[in-house]
Amino acid sequence: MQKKVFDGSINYIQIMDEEGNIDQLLFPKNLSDDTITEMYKKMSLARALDAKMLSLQRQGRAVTYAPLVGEEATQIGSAMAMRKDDIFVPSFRQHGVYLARGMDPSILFLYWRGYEEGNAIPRQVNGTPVIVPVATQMPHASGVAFAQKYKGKDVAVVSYLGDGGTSEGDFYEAINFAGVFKLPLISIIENNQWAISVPRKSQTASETLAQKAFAAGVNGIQVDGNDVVAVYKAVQDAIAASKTGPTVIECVTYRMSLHTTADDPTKYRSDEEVNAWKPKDPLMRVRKYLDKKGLWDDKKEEALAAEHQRFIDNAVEKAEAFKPDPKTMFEHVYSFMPDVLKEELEESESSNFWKGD
Ligand SMILES: Cc1ncc(C[n+]2csc(CCOP(=O)(O)OP(=O)(O)O)c2C)c(N)n1
Ligand SMILES: [Mg+2]
Repeated sequence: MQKKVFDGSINYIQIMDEEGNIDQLLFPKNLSDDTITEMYKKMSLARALDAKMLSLQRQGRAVTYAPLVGEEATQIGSAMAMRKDDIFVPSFRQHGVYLARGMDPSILFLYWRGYEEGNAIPRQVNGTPVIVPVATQMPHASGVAFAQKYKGKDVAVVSYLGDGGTSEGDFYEAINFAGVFKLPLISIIENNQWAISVPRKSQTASETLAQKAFAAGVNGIQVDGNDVVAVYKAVQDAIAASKTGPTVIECVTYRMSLHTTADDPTKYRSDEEVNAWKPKDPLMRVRKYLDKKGLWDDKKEEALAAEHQRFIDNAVEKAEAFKPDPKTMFEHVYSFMPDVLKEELEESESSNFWKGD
């Protein structure tokens, strides 16, 4: 006897194409042109902030930085789909999510300047700090989702990881746990095609990353991650379904720039590949859409760029005026300070460590 015991397939959605045309059937009914204009402004702010951060690092005014350029639609579309009380759990490239959730960018600057205070995310932003160890945020996200369910709250947890992160055990453990307990966990795979220098095809033989959800009994969908409307819809649908269980959303996008400022992608990928992604730019298509509707023009674009410039310059000024307290590096590692850290702190205070000796 032989019978099929599992059958699964993954849907891919795109709603706004590269020319700014809309698929009316899939277009979310509650999405207004005002909100699309807002998405455009936020994506544009994320891009401007990204360029500033990179330039500060190159001038020695930041320690390191992981650029987001190219991935704005995935970050802004998902952040704008969240409800006020939903909680996000990012990895290390989601500066656009923090921004869209209203975080003061000077906190982001502090983080990338190496200060602990950059890890203090304001309560109302409802997000966790930057997490660098790949995919370790996922079991935390699953735990946060468990807590929401346990407390009987209607709160979804939106977590982010890279394509590379989906090969880590932490990812499977997190979605397995979420599947068993039907947790309100949404895992956004920001598939930017590269894990530093390792291309997507060398990371896994899985045809899609979304299908990895199936093994955990979790729903999976793949979306055009450069289409802010498709990302918005997929996340909104997943939030609506989060009361009954988790969803994995693979956002297909592209890392247009460096992995981090310690990386040189010209050593391992071709200009042809990068150029082929340029027409798929996430901002350009929204600009085309707004232009066609008479909702945007060059004058508005100029005014927006000037507004962003002022906003970002203020944040940089604030971050650079910040006087850090070096002791904070000891204070927030554990909920209580173990003896070994106490000794190091005492030693650093009794020596002239802080004075640069
Ligand atoms: C557990 C762990 N292993 C290795 C690293 C080094 N590392 C930092 S980012 C990265 C690649 C991550 O790729 P991906 O998950 O696709 O995210 P992306 O950087 O593309 O946003 C690696 C290997 C790390 N930070 N943590
Ligand atoms: Mg990646």
